[in-house]
Amino acid sequence: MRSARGEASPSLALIKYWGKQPGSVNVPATTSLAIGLEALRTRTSVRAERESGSRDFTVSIDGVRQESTPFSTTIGHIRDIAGEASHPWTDADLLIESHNNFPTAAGIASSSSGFAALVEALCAFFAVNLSAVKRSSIAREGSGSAARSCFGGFTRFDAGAYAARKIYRADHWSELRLLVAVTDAGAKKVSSRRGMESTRHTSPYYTSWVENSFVLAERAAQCIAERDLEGLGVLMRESYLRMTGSMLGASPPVVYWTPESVALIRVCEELRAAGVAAWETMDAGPQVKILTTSADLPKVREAAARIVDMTFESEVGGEPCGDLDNTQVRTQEEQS
Ligand code: 2P0
Repeated sequence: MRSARGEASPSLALIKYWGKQPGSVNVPATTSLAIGLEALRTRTSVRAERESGSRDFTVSIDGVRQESTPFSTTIGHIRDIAGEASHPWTDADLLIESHNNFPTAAGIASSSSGFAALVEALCAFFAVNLSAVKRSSIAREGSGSAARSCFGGFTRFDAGAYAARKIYRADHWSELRLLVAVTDAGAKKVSSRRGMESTRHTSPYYTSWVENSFVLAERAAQCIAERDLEGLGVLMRESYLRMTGSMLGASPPVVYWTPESVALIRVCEELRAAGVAAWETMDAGPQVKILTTSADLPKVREAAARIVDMTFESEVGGEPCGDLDNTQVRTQEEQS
């Protein structure tokens, strides 16, 4: 048996990716800026019983067997690279198991960490040595936001680009904290992919959203460079609310919010009025993510607990990693 593991963290967008270049495989129409969430992790293992096989695979997430189609491009791509290097396990039948320490498919970017962790695990399994940019490009084929999860720290994914890039290490701005307030841990009914495509095709606000997003990204990049939280917070709110505006203009409208989402937005307004750093953002789901500082985190935590039972807290970080199972390597070495 041969086995490998990969790990990655969700990429939380401060400035959003929402829309693809027409005809592309998840090439973004907008420039996004994001942070890796150190405390949230996807851990994925790839195993095979024997070298020979028919390139089959199964994938389970948190013990639930998944449809294979969404994963075939990513797995096929790395197998092809392994095949070019005549790796003996290229055609092996793979058993892939993934676990998240946070709710799956609920708007906490599990697809970003999921595909990044899968790429890490596959590269380790097939001993494929690719640059982070190449891994990012392959992960992007699985899910656009996964391109960013191939790096920890602060990342940027430019409109029209095939891969994301790291712009700062996590210690560039070490007092930042993110609190995720979970208003509904269930899986969402409209996937990001469907919501995004529906917005692009049917929302009269889509073009304005895309055009405006570039200004937001450039100004936000400057705020990150200067560690200007208030400046960044204002732009974060403009980004997620304008993205939401484009969703609401779709036909049928794409609506992810719950009453608790709105209550949390109000809580953040109250906190800011009281001088607490509490800058909220939302994604393709009802959860509210609040960017704050280590000093203000207790106040944000206490306020969020008035509305929701489940929260996650994280620093910026989330470096991905992947390795061949050590025991396995030792066993092979012992055998040879
Ligand atoms: C983001 N989101 O920038 C944005 C903000 C959700 C809202 O990237 O179709 O799962 O797989 O490329 O990456 C979620 O969309 O979509 C997402 P696909 P993905 O984080």
